[in-house]
Amino acid sequence: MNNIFKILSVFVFCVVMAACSKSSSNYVTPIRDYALQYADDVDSIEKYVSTHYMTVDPVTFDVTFTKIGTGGQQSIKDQTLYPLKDTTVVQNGINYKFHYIRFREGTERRPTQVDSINIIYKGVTLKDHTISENNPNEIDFDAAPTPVWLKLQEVISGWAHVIPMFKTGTYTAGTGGNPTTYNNFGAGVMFLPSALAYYSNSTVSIPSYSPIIFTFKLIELRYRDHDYDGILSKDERVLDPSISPLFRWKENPASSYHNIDSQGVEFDVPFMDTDGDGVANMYDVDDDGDHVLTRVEIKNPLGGLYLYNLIPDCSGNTTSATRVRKHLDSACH
Ligand SMILES: [Ca+2]
Ligand SMILES: [Ca+2]
Ligand SMILES: [Ca+2]
Repeated sequence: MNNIFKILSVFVFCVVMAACSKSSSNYVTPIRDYALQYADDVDSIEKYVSTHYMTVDPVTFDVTFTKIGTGGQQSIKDQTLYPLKDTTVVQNGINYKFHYIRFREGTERRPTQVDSINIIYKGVTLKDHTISENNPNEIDFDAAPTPVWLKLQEVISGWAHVIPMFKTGTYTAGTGGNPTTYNNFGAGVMFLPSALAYYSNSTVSIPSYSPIIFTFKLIELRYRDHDYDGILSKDERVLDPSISPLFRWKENPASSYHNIDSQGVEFDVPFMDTDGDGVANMYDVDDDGDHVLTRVEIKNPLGGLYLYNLIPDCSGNTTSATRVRKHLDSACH
């Protein structure tokens, strides 16, 4: 089991224990104020990126972080080869602005926040130590030196926000005992405030309220279909599915999805709930509420289901960009 899941399990356990202890007289330490902790985390991260430099392998994008000594190295913040970028996550009523770096965007497909990813990563705490991504024996608190599959809805919120700004790459399966080679993958670094990571939870190697760094390489993805209706969730989330692969989003239960474009600019996209029953299309097996399952409505008479881009409207049109696909038209099935 990956550490990232272990930590999630510990978190669930802690939540259960916290809930139990409410009925007893046990004292539960209140969690810290989010705004105050965010200010502390920003200070810690700014100090780190000003007092450390990084070396990046131009082919593998393996990263090494080292404290600046007498060598006159340029800090992570001052170097210009891979500039620090900023993005913002709205969470706990706070605009969490934080740094990330894009070594390479990647060339193939972009995940959304609800998809599965195959990823190489290394987690780094803000200690004054040298840590290299290309040394699998050197683990700070968590690492996957070979690709692992994770669901973006099940990992820390910072990942779900940053990873969709990258694309997957290409790979060649090794033959004759040679390892698989990976090329063109998206590669980068994220510098996360603790609220976008593990916040008040702690493990042996991560104290509570730790801002952390992840380096990563996005190898492959699987688009998910949460309601098994034959339409990928990425095509069921927003009103204009043609734009959805370009944007990442965060579910806001109040009314809409928060989206942030590739430049880090935030905007709202209306919740796509065609029949208005409070269940978003990506979780609703009958999107238009006509009591005929979506999966039945998108059956292709020639066999199987229509691909999303080929689902016709009521009149059989499959080409109009503004057509209402038949599974979203309650007068048609
Ligand atoms: Ca679906
Ligand atoms: Ca619905
Ligand atoms: Ca239906």
